[in-house]
Amino acid sequence: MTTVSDMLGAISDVGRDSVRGGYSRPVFSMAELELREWFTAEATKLGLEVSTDRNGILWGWWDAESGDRTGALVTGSHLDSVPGGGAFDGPLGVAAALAAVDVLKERGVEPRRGLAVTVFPEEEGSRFGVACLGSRLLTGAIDADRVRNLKDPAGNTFADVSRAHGLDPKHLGRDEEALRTIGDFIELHVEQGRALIDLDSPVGVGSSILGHGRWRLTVQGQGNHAGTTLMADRADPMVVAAQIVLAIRRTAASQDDARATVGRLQPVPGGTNVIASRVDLWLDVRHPDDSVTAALVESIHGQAQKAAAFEGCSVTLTEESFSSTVHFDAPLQRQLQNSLRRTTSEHQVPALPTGAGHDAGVLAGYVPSGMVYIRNPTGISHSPEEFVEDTDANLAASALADVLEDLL
Ligand code: HGY
Ligand code: MN
Ligand code: MN
Repeated sequence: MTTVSDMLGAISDVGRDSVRGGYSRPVFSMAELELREWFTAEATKLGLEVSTDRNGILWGWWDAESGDRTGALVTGSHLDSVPGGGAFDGPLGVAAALAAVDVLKERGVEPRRGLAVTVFPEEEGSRFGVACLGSRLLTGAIDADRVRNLKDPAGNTFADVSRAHGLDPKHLGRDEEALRTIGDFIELHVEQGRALIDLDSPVGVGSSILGHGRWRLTVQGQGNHAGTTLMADRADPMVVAAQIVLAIRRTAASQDDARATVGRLQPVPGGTNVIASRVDLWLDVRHPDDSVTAALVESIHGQAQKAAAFEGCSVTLTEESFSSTVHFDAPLQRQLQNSLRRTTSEHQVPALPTGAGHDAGVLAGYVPSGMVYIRNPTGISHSPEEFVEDTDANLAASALADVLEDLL
């Protein structure tokens, strides 16, 4: 039987980023395509019937006797990463799902309903800007036309890129038939914080996901020569962008439970001896209450406009992605805790709120969904320092197998 740590070891060289460290595996990149092939090979080895649906979601099916897939038990995660991401965010859940199927087969379990392992594309939104793009397409949570026209940083549309990889962009969008196959959805994921390590518990379950959104700010100025343009004659968007970043920090720090980040800033043209003509920066804001998030973004927009006007620049704000706070299905959450108490003979299996978005959070609006978290000793994620001990990675397989067996 292949363990989770063996599976992750087998893909540990795919998509390594020598500049940033960690892994860069954007959707439909060579690295992510290689991981899709890895998944297909591993799932086929397990006797699962693998297919890619019209939204680019991979499904590995273990059919029940009846062959009926309605209301099946579905578990999975994603294989794409943030730039310079860790080895576990996504792949741990996919590898654990495959290993859990192997454990169930070893136990001689005969599923009374279908069971499927899924891989959702573009969970991170690192290439086309919208988080959980695959699960939003599946559920119809995003307009298919909008998706077809999403552009990656090189200007390629999702329609063109998905077509180049075997999808028909005309068929993107809500997939009633696929949705009907999902009775319950369970996502296992590396914990992206310190709760489990501080609680000294190897596993936990998800209780909620913090509402989160992404906005693009574009500051327009006057491109010019760094040497011949006097300081008084400048309309420099980089100076405005710097003030916006500081205003974002101040605004979020003054609001309880708020988190706001600028992790990506792009000057155009980006020359050392060139005053930029434009600067794009992306804002990630998270808060439990959507109205507070809206107020924070509005305040940031107002401060940005003031800073821009003072510098003779202009600024626009565009929303790119938004998800409200999600509370997972309470009975399912309790059932997961009961199953996991058996696995780990732990008295307490903590229920954790998280600030990280997941496909399970999108699906939770359509089908009963739940999450299982695995301990991350560093508590760091979206960074090469993200970590899971082999013992906990391998425990993930039996933990998920127990959860699935009880649900099957
Ligand atoms: O951004 C997030 O919270 C998730 O990792 N996509
Ligand atoms: Mn993830
Ligand atoms: Mn992530």
